[in-house]
Amino acid sequence: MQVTASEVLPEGLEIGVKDGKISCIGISLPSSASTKIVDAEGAYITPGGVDSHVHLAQKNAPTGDGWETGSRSAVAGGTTTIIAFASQQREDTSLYPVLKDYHAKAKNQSYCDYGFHFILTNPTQNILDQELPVLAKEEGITSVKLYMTYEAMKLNDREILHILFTCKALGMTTMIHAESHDMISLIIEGLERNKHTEPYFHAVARPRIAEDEASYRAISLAELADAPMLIVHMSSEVAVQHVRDAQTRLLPIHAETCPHYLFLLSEKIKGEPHDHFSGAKHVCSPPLRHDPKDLEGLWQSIANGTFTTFSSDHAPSKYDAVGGKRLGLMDGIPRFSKIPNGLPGVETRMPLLFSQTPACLPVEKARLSLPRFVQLTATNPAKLYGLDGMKGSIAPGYDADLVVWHSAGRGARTITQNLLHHDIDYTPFEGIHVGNWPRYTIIRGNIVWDQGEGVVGEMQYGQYLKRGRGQVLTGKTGGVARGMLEGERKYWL
Ligand code: DUC
Ligand code: ZN
Ligand code: ZN
Repeated sequence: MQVTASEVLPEGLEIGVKDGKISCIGISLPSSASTKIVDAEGAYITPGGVDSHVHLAQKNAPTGDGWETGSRSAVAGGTTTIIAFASQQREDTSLYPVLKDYHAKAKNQSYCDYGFHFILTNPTQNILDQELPVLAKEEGITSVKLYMTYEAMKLNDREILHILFTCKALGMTTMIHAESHDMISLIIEGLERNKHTEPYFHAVARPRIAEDEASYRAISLAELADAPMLIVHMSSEVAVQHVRDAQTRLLPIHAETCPHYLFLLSEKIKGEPHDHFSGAKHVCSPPLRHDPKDLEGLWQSIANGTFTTFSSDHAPSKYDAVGGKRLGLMDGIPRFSKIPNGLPGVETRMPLLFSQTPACLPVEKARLSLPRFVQLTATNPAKLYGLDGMKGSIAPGYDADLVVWHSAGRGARTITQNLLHHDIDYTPFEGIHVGNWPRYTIIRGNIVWDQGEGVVGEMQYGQYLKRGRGQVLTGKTGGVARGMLEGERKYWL
């Protein structure tokens, strides 16, 4: 059965593919001796996953995945497109060399199709006025990510506003990491002074209120600028409630969450009883939260439409390697604030969420419907990031990017590190049972993952995607900020 963002289509429909694109959907489609037939055996077929939040080959994670291993892991878990980051360093005064560098890292090294978002840490006037318009139009980079935290990356509210105005004018999507830097840095100082430096204190250092406050502030900045925004990797049900309230007021505020915030709690950061430092494997930001109520709140927002996208935030560092998580162990003493942030997850994202649909659970236990699974993992990220018409759906004219799942009762497995294809030495999801796993992953009509044989695609197969303008998927622009008069912006814009 094919699943789209709105339907589970009747059993027995066939998908015709020609020149890498879906040519038709129908019953008893004509075939010839040269037609290659993939029998889905009555199983579900969903659009190939679009993972719109992936970090590969970034300087700040020297032991993380590069393009070869990250994209290999992606296809083995049903993801056919990734949008990764080209990350500006503070000293970079132009984005062109940054982009060139990331193209060189990715070209001919990707098993799946890919695009880039820019991380902006030094938004000069020249970058905003001269470079972004060219990069959007000619290079198809139509989204940026901004940080409200981290000394080396954070922007102040005024800088964020400037970027929001620019991105709105260019039809670009602004993604934002919302945590209050000042709250966090003050708490870290206090924890270190009091010698509370075990990995677990990472979760104490970044309390939920730091995300709640920054999310509300980010929404207010977007409201003032009348600009679309997506708040990335949301972990707090209160922060998500701020988004929901904004959406109710028809503001164009989108939200993303990730597998680790739905499946894991902060107790993981305590590590093994005999090795507390192993909690470093679960250090990410925002941190895993303390209270199962946060998980419940996030699951509700998965089901009720508040979340727009479900991404991996694959941002790993190896645990047992020089330059990896052990950077947080200095002369044998743990220092949580030095542990590289981020977790692996590009391969496990799709199966973890699929396992919570009625394809794997009785309807009354399922957390989300199958069309909602497709919206979150493929259709919405494709539309939001300017890939609509090409990626994220099963329809004539779209790239034939598909996941064929196992038929009912087959394909279940327990996630373990040795089954995965990343170049990281652990998975934070070790031991979690999933009810299905992609049997085939297909990109532009070619099988690239066959669970019987493994990764069968080629490393040079992935194509760079020039993206178009992103769509606003919730609310709309053109509104007046609360308390402002109609037309008031024109006095100061
Ligand atoms: N932000 C991310 O997007 N990924 C990993 C760590 C972080 O702070
Ligand atoms: Zn972030
Ligand atoms: Zn990230």
